[in-house]
Amino acid sequence: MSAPPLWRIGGGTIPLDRPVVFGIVNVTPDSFSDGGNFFSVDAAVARAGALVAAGADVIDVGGESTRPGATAVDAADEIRRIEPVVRAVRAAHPATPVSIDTVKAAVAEVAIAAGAAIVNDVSGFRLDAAMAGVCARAGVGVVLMHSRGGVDGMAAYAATPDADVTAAVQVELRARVVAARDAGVASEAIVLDPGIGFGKRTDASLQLLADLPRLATLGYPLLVGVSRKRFIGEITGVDTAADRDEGTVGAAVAALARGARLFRVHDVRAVRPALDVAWAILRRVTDARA
Ligand code: PMM
Repeated sequence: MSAPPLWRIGGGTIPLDRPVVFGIVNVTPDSFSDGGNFFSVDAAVARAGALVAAGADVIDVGGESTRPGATAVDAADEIRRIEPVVRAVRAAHPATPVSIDTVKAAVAEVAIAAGAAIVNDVSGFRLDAAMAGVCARAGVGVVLMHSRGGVDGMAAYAATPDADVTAAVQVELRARVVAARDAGVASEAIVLDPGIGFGKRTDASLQLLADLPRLATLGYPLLVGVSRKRFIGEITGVDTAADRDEGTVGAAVAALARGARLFRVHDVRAVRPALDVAWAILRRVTDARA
């Protein structure tokens, strides 16, 4: 089953005939990879501007860290962090869709009212029963990521899936799709994400990336979040997350070759041209086979 050529998001569509890059703007004091450097609204907007200039297709705004051991944020605090940022980024870059990275329906609702066109839920609608309905009613695009457990534990290895990690992720993502569809989310609005590093050790993350063609049989476009993740540090020996961008480029290009079409990254300036060049080659392979 081939992925649809267009992803339906709030107020429009995103063509998937080339790699789509989400630039990350974390507005958390404790995000593991950028140390919360972009916490103020002005700084977050400046960051978004740099990402757009570097070729980001979407700006992904997140107000709660999933770092192992991070303290959960209540909805009111998360809203205080993200609402002004979503609004300001929309105003500054009206042509660039904003995605809200949250597991909470109340946060998603406020972000959508502030202009977000995509909800990126790292729990795949598991953690808030109201989330699927909010997204269905608003007609936004949704990213359903695979994870197990709550926000404070999902990035820890305690939630490591079974021996055949891809089979487990496939079954569990299919269940998340059913939940979304049952709530009225359009199939054209759904993108799936294997949740690289979320309860998966290096071996499992690598296996999932190699197995993306198996996940593509679910029939939805695939997004990967490989940027600066721990498996890259383990392979390259780079301990500091912010120094893992070269390794990130390698992971993103390999994921593209295995069928990912959307990429959530910190360093758009490095990843965008790498994906574009790789895509110019890979699409010929596809065309030649067609
Ligand atoms: N990873 C993080 C946060 N949000 N969303 C999706 N869809 N996929 C991911 O892999 C993902 C995510 C954690 O990374 P960060 O703290 O560096 O943003």
